[in-house]
Amino acid sequence: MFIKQVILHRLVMRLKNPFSTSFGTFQDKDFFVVEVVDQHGIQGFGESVAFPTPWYTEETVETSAHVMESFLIPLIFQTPLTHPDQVSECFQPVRRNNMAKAAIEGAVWDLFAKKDGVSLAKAIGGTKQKIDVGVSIGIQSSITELLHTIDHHVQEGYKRVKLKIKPSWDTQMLTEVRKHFPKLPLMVDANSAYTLKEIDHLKQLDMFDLQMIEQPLAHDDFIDHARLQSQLVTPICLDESIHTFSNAKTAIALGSCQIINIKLGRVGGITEAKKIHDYCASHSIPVWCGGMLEAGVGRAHSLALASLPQFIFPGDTSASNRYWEKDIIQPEVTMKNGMVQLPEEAGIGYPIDWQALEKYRIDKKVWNNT
Ligand code: OSB
Ligand code: MG
Repeated sequence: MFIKQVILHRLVMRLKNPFSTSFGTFQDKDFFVVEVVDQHGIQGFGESVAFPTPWYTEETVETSAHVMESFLIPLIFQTPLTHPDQVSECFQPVRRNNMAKAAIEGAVWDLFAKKDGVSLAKAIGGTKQKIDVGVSIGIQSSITELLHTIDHHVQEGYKRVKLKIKPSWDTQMLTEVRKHFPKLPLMVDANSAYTLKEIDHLKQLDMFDLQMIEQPLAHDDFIDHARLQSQLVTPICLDESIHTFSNAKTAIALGSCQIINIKLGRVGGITEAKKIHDYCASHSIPVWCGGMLEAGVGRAHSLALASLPQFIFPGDTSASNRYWEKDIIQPEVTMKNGMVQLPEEAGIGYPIDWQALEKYRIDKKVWNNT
């Protein structure tokens, strides 16, 4: 594989509905589609997931642009590649900046799979053809609004619902939700909205028959999560705390969680995600694929990842129409009966809709490997 050219397409896409978490609200998605081209003209595509603000992790759209342009693209051009696993290896001199790394690594994986004529899912060792998906619902302006939103997604066919929580939007809200949806597979995500001081309050969450509680405590914590887990019946799932294989080992060794949410951007790409997946499998820790409100390219990568066998819980990788009026891939990602059927075409399997992409594009930069 000789990477002859890298193109960064910067896009801005407006979400159909603003998405609110305990740490802030998202409305406009500003991101890069990374295109890599080899000597035969085969293209691979990746997507960057950093947000404009450093609320979720320290990376932003601007830092990922800087790191890709100044460090990662030069490394990709310098390194002879025979397998995409070598991408994360050649990025070793750059500390962290996982979302920037994952965007480029994902594009190389897509190119590699296309060159071999196999689906990305198959190229990474995936075993599933259909992926169970749920929907993540942001903090709403009222309970009535929330119940309406849940009902809408249940009618569409989603079989698992994740609700964002914070101290003023948890037990009372969940009591109402359980009244209306007593049997619905339900989980919550706090995005670090609590501390261990609130342990008595957090223990009340055990009443709601939740699949799991995602990231209740600090983004960098393992010890307090372990203390909390020992006092809770409901499994804790870590999201923000897991950036590396080493973080996953720490969390499992300390009993900080019983489930791990893997996001490609957060862990620096497919190679690291597979390592975490395999380690979790050998330690009987179920994993599932989180989301970053991705457009179609990022979503396609996540769906391929979720075809690995230890992805036991449904992912946040909902269909295109849950986010966008028009996605940047054609056909779009669709869901039926709570499942997405993986495409069989080579690579990510969803062709770019260039007309849509160009409509959303605000900048394009080209680098040639000379
Ligand atoms: O914590 O999983 C999260 C969205 C933005 C930032 C963080 C998170 C989320 C989601 C939405 O929960 C997942 C999605 O639908 O893509
Ligand atoms: Mg989360």
